[in-house]
Amino acid sequence: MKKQTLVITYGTFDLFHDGHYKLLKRARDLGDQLIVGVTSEIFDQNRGKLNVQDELMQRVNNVKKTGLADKIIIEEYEGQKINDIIKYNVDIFAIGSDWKGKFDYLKEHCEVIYLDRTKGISSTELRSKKSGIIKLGIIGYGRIAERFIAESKFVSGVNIEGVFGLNLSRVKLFAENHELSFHTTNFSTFLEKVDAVYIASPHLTHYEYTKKALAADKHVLCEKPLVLNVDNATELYSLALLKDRVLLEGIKTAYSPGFLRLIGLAKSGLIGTIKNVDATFTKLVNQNCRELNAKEAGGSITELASYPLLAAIKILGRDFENFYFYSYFDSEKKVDLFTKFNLTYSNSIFTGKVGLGVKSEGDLIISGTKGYIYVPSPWWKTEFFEARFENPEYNKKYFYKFEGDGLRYELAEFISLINDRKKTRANYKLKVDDTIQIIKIIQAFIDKENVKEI
Ligand code: C2G
Repeated sequence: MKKQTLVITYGTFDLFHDGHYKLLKRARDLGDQLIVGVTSEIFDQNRGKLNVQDELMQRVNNVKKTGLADKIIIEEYEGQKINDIIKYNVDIFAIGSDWKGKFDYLKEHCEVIYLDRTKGISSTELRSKKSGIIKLGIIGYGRIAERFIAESKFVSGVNIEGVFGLNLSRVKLFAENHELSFHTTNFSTFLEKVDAVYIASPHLTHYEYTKKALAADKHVLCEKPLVLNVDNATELYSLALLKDRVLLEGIKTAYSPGFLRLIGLAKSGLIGTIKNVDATFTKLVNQNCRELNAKEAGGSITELASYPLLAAIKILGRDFENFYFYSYFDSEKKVDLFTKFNLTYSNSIFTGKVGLGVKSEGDLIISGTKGYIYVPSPWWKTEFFEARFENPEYNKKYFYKFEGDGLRYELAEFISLINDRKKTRANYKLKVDDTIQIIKIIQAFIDKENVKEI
């Protein structure tokens, strides 16, 4: 008797939808029998998948209900796929095209087929659900938008539907490359098709796009800096409140587990009273890029200061008394290539250093009366830190995984705030007032307040 063709596929299958059903159907049609691996909570945690909402049993039941799976197994550990394929003598491994190339290593053991993923998620199907999938559109098609798409695969409960931009051929290409269901250069058309937007366009466009999106009742996640002056920021947050929409600034560090633990530890009293914080972020860029273009609000402070300022505000608070900037400017480009700045508080001092044309060690040091916490570069992707004391016997190391390039943390926070709107008011990770204080400092620099050029 001819051996039956056995197909295997894997997934989380959270908030089970049309795209999942079609994938299972196509996988089943490739052979005679289908095994479906459903990810366990621990496995999803380990691979950095965030915001999974349904429990494992619920997800298994949803797959079962399709009647397409001949066998359901649980995926519990990294490397299990190879073992399953050998154990069950699998002929074909099938998975959605969003994973293209990622599972080629299995070709040694069986045939690997990437099936077209479902682009848009149908709204009629979602409306019947309590907490559906958020349809998100991207504004912009640059490097950060690319990275955002890759990271969004690791956040459950969101589907990237389409892209908006001013250049038709660029948005078209972007949508094709990332299998999005639409692209457009018309902002109203764009807004009609989504529930929420991610703004990854140049700084000076943030205000207009955020305002229009909120006015059209859309939730907004905007890359840092949200805007470059406090009046604009206050206006946008008031509009968000009025419209009962989420407006979140995308400073990824603020939402990452390592940074949140670091703040907790620093404030626990372990290193005594905190008296000083030093935070540095430098990134050398090439001469002709947007980051060094004064007309596009380029410069080290506008580009990079959100990160050190986040550390200042989160560790020492919002009530600084004075600030001073010491800057090395490019005389032709009229942008700061390096700026060292101090915030003085009644009882403590903060020093930040940012540079696009000067390189330095990107670490963070929190100094207290009993000891200090050292966070090595890149501290803004907080993964490892050490509490150090006069007597090194008491030193203690801490480790938290920082997944991917971290954009998934801001997206996951955004989605969970949308799903539980009340949390917005209590959003402790980056409060509206925190954002406003950060913008206040950036604005002061732009207005040349207390800036000494060297
Ligand atoms: N899928 C799809 N169309 C969508 C969404 C998902 O075809 N609009 C496919 C995915 O490509 C995947 C399957 O449905 O093949 C399950 O998707 P998820 O539940 O998101 O699981 P995923 O994170 O892709 O896990 O070991 C787990 C696997 O690596 C895949």
